[in-house]
Amino acid sequence: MTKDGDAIGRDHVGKQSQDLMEMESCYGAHNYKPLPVVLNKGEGVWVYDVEGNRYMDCLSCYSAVNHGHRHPVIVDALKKQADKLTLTSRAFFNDQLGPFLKELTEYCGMEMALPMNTGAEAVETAIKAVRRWGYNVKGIPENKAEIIVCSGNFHGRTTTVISFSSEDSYKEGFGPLTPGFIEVEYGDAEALKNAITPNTCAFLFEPIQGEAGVNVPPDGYLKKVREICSENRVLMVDDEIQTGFGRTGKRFCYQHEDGAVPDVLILGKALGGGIYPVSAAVASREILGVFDPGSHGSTFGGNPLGAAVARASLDVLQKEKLAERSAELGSYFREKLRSFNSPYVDHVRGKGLLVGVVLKESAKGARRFAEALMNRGILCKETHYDVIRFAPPLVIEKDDLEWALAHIKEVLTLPELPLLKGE
Ligand code: IF1
Repeated sequence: MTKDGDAIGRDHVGKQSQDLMEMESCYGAHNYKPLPVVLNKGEGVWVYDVEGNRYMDCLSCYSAVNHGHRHPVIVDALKKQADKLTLTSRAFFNDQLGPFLKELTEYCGMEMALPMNTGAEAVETAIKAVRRWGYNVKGIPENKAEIIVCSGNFHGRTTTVISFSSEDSYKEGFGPLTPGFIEVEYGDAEALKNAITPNTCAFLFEPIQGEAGVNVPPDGYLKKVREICSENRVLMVDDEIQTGFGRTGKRFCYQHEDGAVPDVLILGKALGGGIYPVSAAVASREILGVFDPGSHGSTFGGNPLGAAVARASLDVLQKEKLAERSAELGSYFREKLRSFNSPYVDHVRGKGLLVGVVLKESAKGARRFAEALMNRGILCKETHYDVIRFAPPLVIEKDDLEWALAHIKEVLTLPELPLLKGE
């Protein structure tokens, strides 16, 4: 450790961390393979492990922590609301939900929202909405509705959502799967056009695919998708759970193209300010109007604690101009990464502060680089085999970004490949 508590040169995992990792592994299902660091404190862009080492969070909980850890305004909103009322169920009204829905729909430029908790639940909500719209409004014959999805998609882990994943490991052993989904190549508007039938109710996509390795579609793709959807009366359903709320340098990623406004926006992660799970499907009255009492819901969805937190989260995003910061710092970040001329890097891609560093085959995978960065006090994560994903909180200061860049440069220009733990 250096004097300011950085984890630079961290060469072993402490006893307390070791014990806690073993406990998790003993009593918890093994559905994750985390990096060996045990955190117990966070503030802004920094997190600390139980031994007191400091790390910069360059993953932001997959973009849930756009506001930084424990943003004081959001924590304050949480505490105030926790002292008043936390849960009502939707059997009764509460005084936070109406204002939250109004502020959220205004932020999105849409008419109505349906609040849930996790991202996958919001995706499920959108699927139910567009199917019912297909039957009630478009006139698709019963049980024939089709939703077109993309190769390499990631929309969550529920049984229906994994049913249309292109990743076998997400589905293996979990069948029977939900029918009604058709896959087309991501980024190929012609493929979408060709897959549409009279029974197609919607096209579901991510404007940048996170899980697929920060996969940015060709310029003009979303505009073409909009045109094709409008021509064929197919709903354009944009999953911005990861890309929304400033992450890519705009309020929403679809705004990078003119004339690409979707019919349904699916939101989660940063909507809860990195503090509390809040998600929503946002759309027009025509679409969300298909729900009637009893057709959908959630015990915690729309609860006053989550609503108060989400209101503060929207407020901070606007007051602190986080989307603008993300655009500016993101361009700088990518430019710098490219300037390192690393022998391991094939190319750098992304928008705003959602950045993917795609490695060459000779780099033998991104995990070893994520581990080397962790030992220098930077937390990030490999995605797929060969992409390092960087997504720091949008509140990051230029100085802190420079600090990170110096370490990233060091790791990306090491004369020899970093070793994987156990190699
Ligand atoms: C995990 C990935 C990111 C999402 C989009 C819906 C959801 C997600 C576009 C579901 C969730 C997460 C979940 C997290 C890892 C992560 C992830 F690598 F798996 F793909 F961010 F890139 N739509 N993404 O990205 O939201 O139900 O989780 O709230 O550990 O699975 P959720």
